[in-house]
Amino acid sequence: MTALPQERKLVTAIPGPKSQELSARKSAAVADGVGVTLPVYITRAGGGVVEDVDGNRLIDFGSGIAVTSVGNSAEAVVRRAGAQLADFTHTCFMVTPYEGYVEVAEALNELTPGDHAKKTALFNSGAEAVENAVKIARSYTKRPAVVVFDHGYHGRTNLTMALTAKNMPYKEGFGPFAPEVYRVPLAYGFRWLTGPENAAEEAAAQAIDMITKQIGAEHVAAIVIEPIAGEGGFIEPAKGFLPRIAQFAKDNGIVFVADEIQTGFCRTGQWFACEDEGIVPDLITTAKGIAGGLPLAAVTGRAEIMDAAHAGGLGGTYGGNPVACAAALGAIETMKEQDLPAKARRIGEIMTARLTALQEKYPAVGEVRGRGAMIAVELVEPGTTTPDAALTGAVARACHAAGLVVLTCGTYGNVLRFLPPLVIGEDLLNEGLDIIEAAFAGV
Ligand code: PLZ
Repeated sequence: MTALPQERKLVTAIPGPKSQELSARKSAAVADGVGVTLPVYITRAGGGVVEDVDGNRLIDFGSGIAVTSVGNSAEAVVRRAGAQLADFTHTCFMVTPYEGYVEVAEALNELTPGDHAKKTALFNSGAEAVENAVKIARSYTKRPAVVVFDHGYHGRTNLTMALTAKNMPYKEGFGPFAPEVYRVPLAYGFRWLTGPENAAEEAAAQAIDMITKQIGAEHVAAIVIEPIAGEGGFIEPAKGFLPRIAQFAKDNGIVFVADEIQTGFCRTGQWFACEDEGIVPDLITTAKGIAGGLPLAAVTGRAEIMDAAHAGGLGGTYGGNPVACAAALGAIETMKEQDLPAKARRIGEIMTARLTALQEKYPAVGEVRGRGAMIAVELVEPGTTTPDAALTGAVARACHAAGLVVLTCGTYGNVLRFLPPLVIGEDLLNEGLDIIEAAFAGV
């Protein structure tokens, strides 16, 4: 098959007639609860482009929600996963194991922060990894409680819905939720009432006060936090907040879990986002970017914590599927060979410069934030912090119509987020930014 041309090309309206036909079939056949952001049906994707059934080529600033960092069909991923498919698709690692799983575990133990002895267990999805991190932390500490943060997102299973902050659409009508989950403030600088300069100090003090007074630190098994809150709005906690929380966990025998499912694997310009402030988590959850688009997730961490669960206590039929493991080894190979942390930093420089210029022109852009190739703009009523979700939706729709895949996020639905594949060409990146500028001018 010929390589997918790395250029935007619109030959119909977005979505085109064939996509609309498929949307009608989707409506008839797929549960309504499964929503779609941009109903163009994809036939091929790679680099920074997705091609649809009508022959349109769109620029991709979404990466399937931070997954296809190495592209949607990276050479090493296709080569390794293809070879594995031909050899065998499954045996179940818990029945008759295979080397690929062990190799992925070894790679994760080496790549994640900290030079202590580490171990890994593999799963299918991010939510499953988070659930297992909690199981492991409870097993190690023999304590029940789990502390999470405002604006946090950790998944859609019962426990991870409980860990997730936002009700609609994730939790509405789906309770009751798992008990022993406690939510504390996050240092969200842009929205911190006494000003961003006080956010780290005050949010950490409030969080620690709530933990000690309302739960009792000695009852807390784990503190689970995204180093940059993803679905919650690309909120980078004010500097100093994460180290204070991590230190508090350490002082109180609480397992500090960094949920790097969205931020991990080079996305923020480092292999893992918690490296930015030198945080060494006890456990780290990964998924998304780990395997170039195949479903794989992991919990990696201190060997003595990871080994706390009894033999047979962790697992699952498909966890660490051999094809997904081969894909992960291909993705990691690509990240190293193409120095994707550096690519992410370069993307961040270009995007931040251009979006900051946009902010000067449009006072609705309240803040430009994020790191590396995880960048967002928060839209507000000019001069206030009142969220403008309607404008956010309108800008996103204008981008879609012009052939750019963008996503929104945020507790208030007023954040436009950009997650281009790290392998995107700079010309496509700049063309995508041109479309965003034109969308602002148009709405
Ligand atoms: N933790 C930090 O970002 C997944 C969710 C998309 P799964 N984020 C995308 C949606 O609307 O369902 C995510 C995450 C963080 C956990 C998860 C959950 O990962 O692989 O979707 O289960």
